[in-house]
Amino acid sequence: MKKVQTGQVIEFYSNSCLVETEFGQVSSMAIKNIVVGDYVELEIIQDSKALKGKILNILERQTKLSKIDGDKSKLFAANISHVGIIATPSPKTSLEFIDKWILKSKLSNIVPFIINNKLDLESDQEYKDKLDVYRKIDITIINCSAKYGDNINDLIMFLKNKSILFVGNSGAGKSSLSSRLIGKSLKTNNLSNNQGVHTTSLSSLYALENNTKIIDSPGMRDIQINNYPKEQIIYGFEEILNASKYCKFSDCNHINNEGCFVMKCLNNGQINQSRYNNFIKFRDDERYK
Ligand SMILES: Nc1nc2c(ncn2[C@@H]2O[C@H](COP(=O)(O)OP(=O)(O)OP(=O)(O)O)[C@@H](O)[C@H]2O)c(=O)[nH]1
Ligand SMILES: [Mg+2]
Ligand SMILES: [Zn+2]
Repeated sequence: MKKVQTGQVIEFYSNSCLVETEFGQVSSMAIKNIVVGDYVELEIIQDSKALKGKILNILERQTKLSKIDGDKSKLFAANISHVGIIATPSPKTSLEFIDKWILKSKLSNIVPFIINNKLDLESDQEYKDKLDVYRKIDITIINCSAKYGDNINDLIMFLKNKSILFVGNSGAGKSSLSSRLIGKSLKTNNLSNNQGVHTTSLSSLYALENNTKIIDSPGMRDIQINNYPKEQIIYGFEEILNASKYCKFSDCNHINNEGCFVMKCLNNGQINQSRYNNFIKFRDDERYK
C-alpha cells in the first residue's frame, strides 16, 4: 500500500474526521477548514490495531457551500452537485425556505431540486398547488414517502451519478430518506414518541450504488442569504432574470419603473406572486442585508 492515499471526508468531528479510501474508512487527524465531501491526500500510519491517517492537503473543490456564523462565512460541505430540498406538508415547508435554497444553490453552481416527502400524508390541495410553481420554472420535483417507500425507485434513478446534500426543516425526513436509500436505519427524529428525539447533529456522507453520494445534514432552522450582493439575488429567480432582459431600462428596479417587463409578466400571471415577493424581499429588505 502506498503511504499517501486520496480519499473523501465522510464525517467530521471537532478535530478529527473519517475518510473513505480504497482500503476502507480511516480515522484521521483533521487539518484546518476540512469539511464533509472534501477530497484529501492523507498519509496512512499503520497503528498496532487500526489504520490511522494524517491529512496532508485538500484537493481543489468543485463546489462549496457555506453558512454564516456570526459575521463570518463558514464552509460546511464541498463537492456537492445537487441540493435536494425536502418539502413536507407537516411540518409545513415555507416557500421562503425553498426560494432561499434555490438561490443559495444557484449562486454556488449547484443544481437544486425538490423532494416532496410524506406523500402518504393527506396533503392539502393548497400545498400541492404551491409546489406546482416550481415545476413551471424547471425545477425537478419528486414525490415520495421516505417512511413507506412510495416512489423511492424514481428518486434512486434521478440520483444516479449525483452528489446530493439533503436540506429541510427539522422533522422533514432527511434521515428517514437517507436510511431508506442506504438500506440501513439511521437515527430519526421521532416527533411523536416520548423517548427523546434524534435530531441529526452531524453531517454524514454515504456512498451508494450508481455513483450516488448523499449527505444527511442537521435540520437548519434558517439559512442566511445576507452575504450575497444585491445584484446577485436575481440569479436565484431565473424566470425573473429572463423577463428582466426585456425591461425598457437596463437599471429597472422591477417595482415601478416604466416599461418593466417583469411587472407585466407578474400581472398576466406568467411570474408567480410568491416568487416575485421573495425576490424583492431578499433583494431589498433590511433583514436580509
Ligand atoms: N408519514 C410520514 N412520516 C415520515 C416520512 N418521512 C419521515 N417521516 C417521519 O418524520 C419524522 C422526522 O424524520 P427524520 O428523518 O428524523 O427528519 P430529519 O429531517 O432527519 O430531522 P432532523 O435530523 O431533526 O433535521 C419521523 O418521525 C419520521 O418517521 C414520510 O414519508 N411519511
Ligand atoms: Mg435527521
Ligand atoms: Zn423591470
